[in-house]
Amino acid sequence: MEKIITNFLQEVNQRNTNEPEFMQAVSEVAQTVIPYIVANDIYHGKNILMRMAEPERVVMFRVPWIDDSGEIRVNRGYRIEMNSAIGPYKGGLRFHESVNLSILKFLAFEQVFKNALTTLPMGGGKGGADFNPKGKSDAELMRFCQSFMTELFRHIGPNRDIPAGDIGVGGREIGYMFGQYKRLKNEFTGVLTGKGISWGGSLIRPEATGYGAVYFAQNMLETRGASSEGKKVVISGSGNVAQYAAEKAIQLGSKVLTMSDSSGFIHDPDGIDEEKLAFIMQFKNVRRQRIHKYVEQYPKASFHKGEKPWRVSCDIAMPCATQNELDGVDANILISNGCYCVSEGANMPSTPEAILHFHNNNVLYAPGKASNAGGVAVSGLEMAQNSLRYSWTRDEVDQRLQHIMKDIHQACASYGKGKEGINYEKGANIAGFVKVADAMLAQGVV
Ligand code: NDP
Ligand code: 2IT
Repeated sequence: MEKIITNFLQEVNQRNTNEPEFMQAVSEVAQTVIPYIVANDIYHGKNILMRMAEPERVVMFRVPWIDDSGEIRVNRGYRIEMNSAIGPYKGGLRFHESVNLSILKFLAFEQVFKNALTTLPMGGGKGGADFNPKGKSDAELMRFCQSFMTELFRHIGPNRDIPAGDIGVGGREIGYMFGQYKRLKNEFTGVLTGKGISWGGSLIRPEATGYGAVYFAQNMLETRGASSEGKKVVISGSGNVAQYAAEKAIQLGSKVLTMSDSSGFIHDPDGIDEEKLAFIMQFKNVRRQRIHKYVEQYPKASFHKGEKPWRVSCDIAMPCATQNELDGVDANILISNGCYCVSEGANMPSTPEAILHFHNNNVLYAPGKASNAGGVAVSGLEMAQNSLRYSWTRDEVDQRLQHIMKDIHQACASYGKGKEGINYEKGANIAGFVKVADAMLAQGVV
């Protein structure tokens, strides 16, 4: 078995040199899916996983724009259209200086499995630009978004490819891009998700990823007869996903101890309550300030410059910032301090070493493609509402989200159950694979 997996990964690597994040994501899937393929005749001789590791299409383009001092700047834009076997390409756009082909291909690959898990008909894609939104004026951001969409618009559409937000892309950026798409196409369509409520957005979409990750943790805890009530939660990040993970955790009676950004983390031993979270949301989302602002208002809390929050003792860890933010050393510290549940809000935040430690120590570990799927799931519900020309209430969308997270948990359990409990990583990979692979096989050599 090891040899089959190694040969497969070598071949993928030859075609994708210098793409470490993409190789990491493919390798993680291959370890669990290749044994499943070997055990199931219908997938033999079809080269199916190799086809899934090859994007259907990659678009790369120039994004020229003018900054406030009149200087002409240029960035690189991307859209990876990974797989459309079960629906149109769907996935977020990331604006961050680190963006490159490897990162977007890993995200697009993960998205294919995640979207399949949501139970909704969505293929997988991802895009973005190596643009750093920090410190840019509102006018600069608008000009950048307009220029980005001036090329992207010809590759997307409500039945073709429907982008959304990710790191550095929230409601404001979606608005500027939607406005530009509409001008170029002269069409009001549901081509993007994460839209404002008055122009086609869905209630609960901003909350969905964070809420979903907490619902998933709840489902995992239930398998051990536990609940979220009274649990200590350590969260990284302080963006969209982290904020709403904190909100739902607080609502369910957990004690949220930390939040972070790329400059460090804050630790509030009394817990971040609703009022404190409202303060965070105000200074992060409206004033666009950094997380250390928190300790000016709440001096009992501490700010730890340049550090990650994983050494704070907790029951539940929720990495909600970025890829590879939690390594093997961090995992060992978490475990030795009593952490027994990890629900990933970010995509691929745990390194392979960290995941190994979680498995070896019987930690309830959910990979992002399962636990953070609530965001894209509610994007799917936004698309459904756009098609119906109708909108559901907050409660209706939240109920559907809770059902979907339960269904994903169930799918992971049915493919990942073993003697030592549920291996959510294996379950998520195989459940996602089966849905997409079966559709591809039915459609011929695609
Ligand atoms: P935001 O841009 O709203 O927030 C990102 C947060 O992560 C910020 O606090 C940011 O800090 C921190 N961060 C980003 N890069 C790094 C880094 N290299 N090192 C340390 N901290 C970092 O993004 P989201 O909350 O939307 O996304 C967070 C994660 O969740 C990503 O992995 C994303 O792919 C994933 N995700 C998002 C979904 C969504 O619907 N938005 C859905 C599913 C997954 P700083 O401001 O200092 O950069
Ligand atoms: O990683 C993700 O699932 C997202 N950034 C959300 C994608 C979407 O289309 O809502």
